[in-house]
Amino acid sequence: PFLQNVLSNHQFLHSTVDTQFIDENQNLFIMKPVQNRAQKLLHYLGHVMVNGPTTPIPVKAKPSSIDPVIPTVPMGEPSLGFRDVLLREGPEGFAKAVRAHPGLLFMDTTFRDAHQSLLATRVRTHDLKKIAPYVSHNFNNLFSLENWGGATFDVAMRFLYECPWKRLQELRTLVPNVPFQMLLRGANAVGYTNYPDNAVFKFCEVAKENGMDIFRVFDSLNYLPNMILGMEAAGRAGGVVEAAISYTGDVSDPMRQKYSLAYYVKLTEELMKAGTHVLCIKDMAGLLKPESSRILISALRDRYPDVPIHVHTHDTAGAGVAAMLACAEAGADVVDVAVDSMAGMTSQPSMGAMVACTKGTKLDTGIALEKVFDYSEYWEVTRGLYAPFDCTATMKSGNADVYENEIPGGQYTNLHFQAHSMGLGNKFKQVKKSYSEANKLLGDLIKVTPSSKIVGDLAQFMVQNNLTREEVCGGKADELSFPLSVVEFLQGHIGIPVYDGCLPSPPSQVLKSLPRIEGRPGATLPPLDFDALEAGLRLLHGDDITQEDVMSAAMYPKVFQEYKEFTGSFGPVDCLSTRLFLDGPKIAEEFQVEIERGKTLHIKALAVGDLNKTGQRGVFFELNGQLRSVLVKDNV
Ligand code: 3PY
Ligand code: ZN
Repeated sequence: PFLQNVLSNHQFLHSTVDTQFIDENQNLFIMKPVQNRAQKLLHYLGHVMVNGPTTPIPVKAKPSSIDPVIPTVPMGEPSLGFRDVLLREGPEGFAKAVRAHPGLLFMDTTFRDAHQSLLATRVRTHDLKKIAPYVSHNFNNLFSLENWGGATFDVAMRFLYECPWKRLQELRTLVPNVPFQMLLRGANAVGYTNYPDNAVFKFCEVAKENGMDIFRVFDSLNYLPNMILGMEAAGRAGGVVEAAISYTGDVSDPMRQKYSLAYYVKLTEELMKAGTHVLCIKDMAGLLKPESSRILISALRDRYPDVPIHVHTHDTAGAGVAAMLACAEAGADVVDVAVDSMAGMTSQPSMGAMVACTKGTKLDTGIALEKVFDYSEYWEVTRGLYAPFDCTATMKSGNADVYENEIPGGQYTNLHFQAHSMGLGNKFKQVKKSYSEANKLLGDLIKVTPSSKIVGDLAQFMVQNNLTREEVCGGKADELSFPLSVVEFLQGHIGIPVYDGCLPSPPSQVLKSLPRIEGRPGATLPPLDFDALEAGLRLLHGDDITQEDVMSAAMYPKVFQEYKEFTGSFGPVDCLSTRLFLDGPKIAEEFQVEIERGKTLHIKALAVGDLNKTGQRGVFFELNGQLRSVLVKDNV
């Protein structure tokens, strides 16, 4: 164990060795200089002051200088909520209670999908924690709070340098009464590709242990074997299984036959057979119109009177509230909303609007609008801190053309950002058209992570190579070198779509001699050796590796490694306020950083020195009344 230094060596500390031990274990005496957390944080702040933000910033905007007011909560425990029902009666009893509930219920997506769609998933635990008690006290009758999974797992480590598990643990402590919900990408767990089955099972087990309650399980091709795998993993972990059918097309349009009502009814039948506690229609692009909502939800409600139906949508076209009202009237029990200031456009429909529109009707949510306003104000001001990531810097509205291009909410925002950063800001319409073409080429896929990325990659490839759909279909395929994601998709890496693309099926011209995966991809992957993974991580990072770290590394080996290296050098940056994290302090600014409960650092930024001969600058601080300095390489 060459990285384990002698001071943590069990044999050495317990004097069960003689001096020969030292000769044989010389590497134990390689001492890395130990910097304390405070010094590391000063180093981070100095680095940001000299070089700017450490996380990539898509928009030229600074975090706002206004701080949110945290609305007060009463002393004592929050009122009971649906989590208390779940803990007492288990997933089946919980489902019954939801079904028996008279009014419309909400899942609040503000802590996950809303910021994934509007703010590039960048909202930090620091800001979620401040408002979590308010949610617990004032929205105790939510069906759930969606706060984990999807892209948040990866982004927490990759761009925010914080541990996704710690987020879950901390929020759980602050919100004991409202069920937590996560988005599980079926056999892809929280990643972009299939994992070995045991990794998905273990992931759900650890998530449940850390406080997760409801697992929304989907597959980007609605590929049943992948969905069932995810459902089994969530169910065996003791979670509430919410099987989610990804919705595309338009069931109210008789010309759209591929994803017809019959298709959704059949899929629901299979999911019911597989055993789901809750059924979800996941409309990731916001394609449900009031009429299609009525057709779909009433058909499912009639066939399955006992299962709670939960509907997810995005408001890209602007018809989200109308569609969700139609779903609720047709028998949906739960719909997804985001707080007003984090709602609309590619995010979810507005909570306040839904509360107001159902008030006094049989769907009345029982939520006080005044409470929504305070919640919204917190988020409006907090959102300003994330101005460098806010899609509204360039995107001024949603667009009803989503009914044609069917781009999922989060991806719509990303493509808009990309088009602008490539100087194609006035060609977004063209980008979206290419996306539709690529989708048709691939046979009109369900488009959601990761299949949506495959369509996006093909669209970009066509734009870059000036290729029309006809050219790709008309026999050019064997001359082209397609993006890897497209080739792997055609090989069967993410599962099997309902295929009727114009690329030959099986698309031999693209695949040439590459092998095809038959059946469910995860079934042929060797199981992950958790013990070996853990041993390797201990060698690299020391003995305080937890089972949660092992899961992070199982999902994202490289991202986890870089996250550990980053926090190893720069300390617990998750303790900094968002403005400090993104922008560093101003000269003469005084601030406090609580690095653990009861341990607060008092810091004042004093000065940034001149560039020295080796390209570095001294940055000077006062830390708890003492002068401290750090040397930072100037990369600018
Ligand atoms: C995700 O997979 O992260 C999604 O939000 C899909 O809609
Ligand atoms: Zn979504």
